[in-house]
Amino acid sequence: MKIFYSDDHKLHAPKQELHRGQMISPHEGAHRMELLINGMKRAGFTDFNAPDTYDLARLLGVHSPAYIEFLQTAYGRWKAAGYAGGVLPMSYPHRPRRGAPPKDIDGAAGYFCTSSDTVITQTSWECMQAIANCALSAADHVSAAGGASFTLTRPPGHHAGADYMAGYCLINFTAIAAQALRDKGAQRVAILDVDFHHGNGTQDIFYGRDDVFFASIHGDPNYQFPYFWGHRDETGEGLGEGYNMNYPLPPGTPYEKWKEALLAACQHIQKFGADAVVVSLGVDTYEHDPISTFKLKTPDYLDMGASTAKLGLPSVFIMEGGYGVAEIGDNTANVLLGFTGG
Ligand code: 5XA
Ligand code: ZN
Repeated sequence: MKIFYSDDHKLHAPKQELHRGQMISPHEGAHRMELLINGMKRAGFTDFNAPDTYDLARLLGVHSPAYIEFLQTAYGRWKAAGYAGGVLPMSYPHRPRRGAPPKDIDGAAGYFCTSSDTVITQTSWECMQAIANCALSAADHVSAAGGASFTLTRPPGHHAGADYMAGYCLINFTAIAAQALRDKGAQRVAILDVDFHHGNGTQDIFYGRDDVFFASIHGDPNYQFPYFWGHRDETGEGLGEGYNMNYPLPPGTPYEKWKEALLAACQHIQKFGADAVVVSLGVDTYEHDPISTFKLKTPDYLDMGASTAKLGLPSVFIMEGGYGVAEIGDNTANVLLGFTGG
């Protein structure tokens, strides 16, 4: 299990989050990485590799040029307009969007965003490049050597679409890894999203494609963010029809029920004939996660990893969510231990 890590995750550190009607100290921040690293080290994972540096063009496989330019310039435009704090939009377009992004940065930010929990800071873009480098290194490692890799990274990415940010996510690292595997020769790539939240951005990016299969197990969007995606009847469109599979589960779901969905998703991945799999690894399914409602326990994550290993595929694990408790490190490490048979 080759692990990629960059200290530059610290460059994205919003100071506030709008959460359930209050401005609070963000759930998603650099403090999460301390918890993750501690848990990984406790489990014996200590070899954290710096990523290679990649060209911006590799991001454009999954994100639009206009969106990348927005991310690069948004903070400067926000400050030039005399606005306070980090970039946080107030107004959102009726979707599908009509016309070009507004000239004012507040309007432009709404154009490229779907939720008000996501902030761009002065150095967010540099952070995004570093974490994208981790995702590309992890994918390229598996393309060249087989086996498995893991990005020990934050923030998450699976809510970011081709041209929008959402749910703490600016760049979709899972989508970047999946596209990188395709670019390096895998004919068919599966994405297995086990984060508590539906991976709407990843779904959107690949919704019309038959070369990347997406399966997500998550909290029922009638009750959980991202609310407007993640239902069972979202199965793909056009060429992509039948290549998108959602498993929404009710609040309070324990591992026994969750695992039924995992086995069903794995069966579909096998039927699809994937050459490689990217796992969107969120551990906010944990029973004590502060923003989620599933009831998974720490030993369950060992079984999750072992079950994923049964796919027998070259695997890239991309870190997504998991908040607030020391166990996020143990739970993440347990998935990797279960996967490697440790
Ligand atoms: O996987 N996504 C997350 O953990 C972020 C959810 C943000 C909800 N405001
Ligand atoms: Zn999540």
